[in-house]
Amino acid sequence: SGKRLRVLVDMDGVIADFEGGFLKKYRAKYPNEPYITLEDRRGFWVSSQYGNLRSDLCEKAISIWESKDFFIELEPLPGGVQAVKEMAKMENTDVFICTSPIKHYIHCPYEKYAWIEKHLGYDFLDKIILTRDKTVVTGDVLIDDKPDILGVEPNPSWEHILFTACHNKHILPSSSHRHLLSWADDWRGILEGKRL
Ligand code: UMP
Repeated sequence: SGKRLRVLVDMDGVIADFEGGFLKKYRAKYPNEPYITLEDRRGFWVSSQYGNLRSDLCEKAISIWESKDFFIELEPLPGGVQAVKEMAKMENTDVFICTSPIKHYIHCPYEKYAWIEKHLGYDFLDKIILTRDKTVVTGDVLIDDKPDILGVEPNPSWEHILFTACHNKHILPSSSHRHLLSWADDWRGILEGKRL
């Protein structure tokens, strides 16, 4: 019932476990270096927090996600793949995966396509939007764990629903965003509300 809905779903930190994958591979590659537990993560940029810990750790962190097989080997986050599949089967609902690739482009864009095919299926390859500027993409909702989504469009068409992640969990529910605490939270209710 209601109007047709376009839902944009972010990948890293929403359906793919970027933070968990990062920490596991960082600790394996740099077993003698300090690290930040997921409990202690603050701020979207992993590289900034590692750089603040010790300046050389910024580039060590970056080396992890610039490596071959980093993005394809990310584990799905609990309930994310199921929720996206379910959402895509709902009437009057168009779902797109909207994700920003890193600029070290040799592995990441390819592996993001491969991850989507592996976990969501071949037909979902039609639903991928790779962009470094999500403000120019139109939609009714954008489910994303990044608190500040900025770009050239000052008034994006979507409502940003902040998906809870280790780095943003201290941000209190505020007037600037509605939140989705996890895929067990009421995403269906948010979509139905947008249809009215
Ligand atoms: N990323 C960085 N540096 C960081 C953390 C993440 O470059 O410190 C990358 C990983 C993802 C992208 O490719 O940024 C985030 O994309 P979105 O989740 O905003 O789509």
